Amino acid sequence: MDFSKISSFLESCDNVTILTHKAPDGDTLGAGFALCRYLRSAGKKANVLNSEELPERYSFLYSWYQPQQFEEQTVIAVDIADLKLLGSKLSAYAEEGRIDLCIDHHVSNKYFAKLTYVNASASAACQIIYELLSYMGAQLDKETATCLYTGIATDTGCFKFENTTAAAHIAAAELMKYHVEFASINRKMFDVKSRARMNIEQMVTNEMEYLFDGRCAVMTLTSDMIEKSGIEPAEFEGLASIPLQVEGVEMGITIKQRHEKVFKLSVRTAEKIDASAFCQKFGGGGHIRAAGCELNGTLEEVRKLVEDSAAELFEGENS
Ligand SMILES: [Mn+2]
Repeated sequence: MDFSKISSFLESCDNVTILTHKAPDGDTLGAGFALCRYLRSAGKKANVLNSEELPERYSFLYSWYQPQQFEEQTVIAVDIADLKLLGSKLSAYAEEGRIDLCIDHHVSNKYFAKLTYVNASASAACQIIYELLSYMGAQLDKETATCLYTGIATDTGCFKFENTTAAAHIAAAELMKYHVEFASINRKMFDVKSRARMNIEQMVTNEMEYLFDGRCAVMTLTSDMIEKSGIEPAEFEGLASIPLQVEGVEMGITIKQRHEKVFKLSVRTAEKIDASAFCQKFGGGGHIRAAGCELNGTLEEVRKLVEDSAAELFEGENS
């Protein structure tokens, strides 16, 4: 699959439904609405669908959007690696061959669509859409550029993650020419927090425990604290990375209460320690820098288990 094939596909298609993934983020929504706006500008009918109600924080991406009436002829998925990510409301599309085209940047893409374009080295699906529209010589406007810029910014953690490439910066720089309000977008995406989130951050940092000369930090989040703070489930994102923000901490462990005697462990590490190996000891797993597992017992029991296991790591290496 290359851009010439996708562009002729897009030129000949009409009455398009664009699917975005569940628990929608800036990239899937940015890619979906940018593609929708381009197709409409080319005189076609197009809608964007998601399994859930769209989060308020992304409303600036689609303030111009109104659903159109048409008989669907074409289905395109963006930023969706697996049919499972469609979510329950879009499950009718979750069968092989139902989706005509998939544009994605996940190496794990399952090739469920009739045509699939995957560029796993692209920082974001929005980067691919940007490059595709440039290839096609499409006219962009501020709204489309805003969608595409936001997807690249959010998927790269504001151009900080390992997936940030020269191509990502070039796309963002080109998009800025359309007067994208990048400062206000990035403030909204990365800096602004609800009061409830601020409250919970204060509670957990107050109680944070430093072990092994401050190389390991353990943060506990009880049901009681969650309730008191008033935090929404969507606002937990990134909380587990707080311990690692402290100078000298190489391993951050967040213990979050799920039920009375069930705790979710989130482990984040810097450089040397393998978070996934640590969590595998408790039946979990993940990536080398970010992993998780579930533990049963009282908070005291869970903490002891975690600390003993961490001790093997930190004290073992000195002996
Ligand atoms: Mn993405």
